[in-house]
Amino acid sequence: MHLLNRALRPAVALETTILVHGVPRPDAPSLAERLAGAVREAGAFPATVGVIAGRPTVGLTDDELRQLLDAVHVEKVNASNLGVVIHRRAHGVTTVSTTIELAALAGVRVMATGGIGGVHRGFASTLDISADLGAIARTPMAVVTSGVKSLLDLRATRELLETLGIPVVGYRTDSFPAFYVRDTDLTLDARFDDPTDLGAYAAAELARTGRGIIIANPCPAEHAMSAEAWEALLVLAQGEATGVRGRDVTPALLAQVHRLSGGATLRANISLAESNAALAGGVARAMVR
Ligand code: PSU
Ligand code: MN
Repeated sequence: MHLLNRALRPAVALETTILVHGVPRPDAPSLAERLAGAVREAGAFPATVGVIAGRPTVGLTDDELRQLLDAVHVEKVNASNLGVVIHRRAHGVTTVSTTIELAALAGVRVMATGGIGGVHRGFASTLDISADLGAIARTPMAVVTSGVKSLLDLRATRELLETLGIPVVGYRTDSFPAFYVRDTDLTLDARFDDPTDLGAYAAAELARTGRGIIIANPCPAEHAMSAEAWEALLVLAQGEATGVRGRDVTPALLAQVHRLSGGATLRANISLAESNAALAGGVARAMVR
């Protein structure tokens, strides 16, 4: 495995699924640059994760990242199909689950995403629950996220996080956010207002348990949506994305939402992901202190 030799320096892992399956193709290169730039500005090193011709890589070069962004089709890789992609020497873009598995091996302790996966609506019949949750429960990584994607069953997701023993702490918020929606009636285990204090807690908790934690950072206010506006949009999006299953559900719904909102949700998604990358950089710096 090709690893980033920066274990003792503050590093932030970044995923590649958000780039290839989360935003329209023309927006991917600039999003990649904005996320890496936000981490650097916060004084940490961005380590973008992906699989290049079967080689899991933590800290993609610009050229390697371009190969993934330019490829006609790149497999979305979660904990269950990573080994197959390695075996077949294929390219793969990593979700939160595989980004943290690989980055943890390289000694990275913080990752930033937009919104982690969770329990899908209708889970009682589909059992569609993101591999992200199990991965966070078994991987020592502080995952900075704007809560969970509001496509999901938020209440069930929050309960499952509790069941899995994953601490959910908020940064300058009192409730567990829902991606484009800043405030919900879902609770947190704690609120932190100071990144240094948050970093000290995160470092101690990862060392104590060997498992992951979630740091919830709400969508920047200027791009946030009301819960009502979001629900209306989601109903329309679900009507357009019927018959989609498994790994394709999240990308298909995001694409419809971005289209139906005239790009408003895409701008929100980019803004919240950038804000999470910046916070993750600050937390990573505090964790090495
Ligand atoms: N955050 C975003 N957009 C995304 C994702 C996160 O703003 O596309 C990706 C992450 O890679 C996450 C995945 O792990 O969505 C969840 O997919 P699923 O529901 O299939 O587990
Ligand atoms: Mn799924």
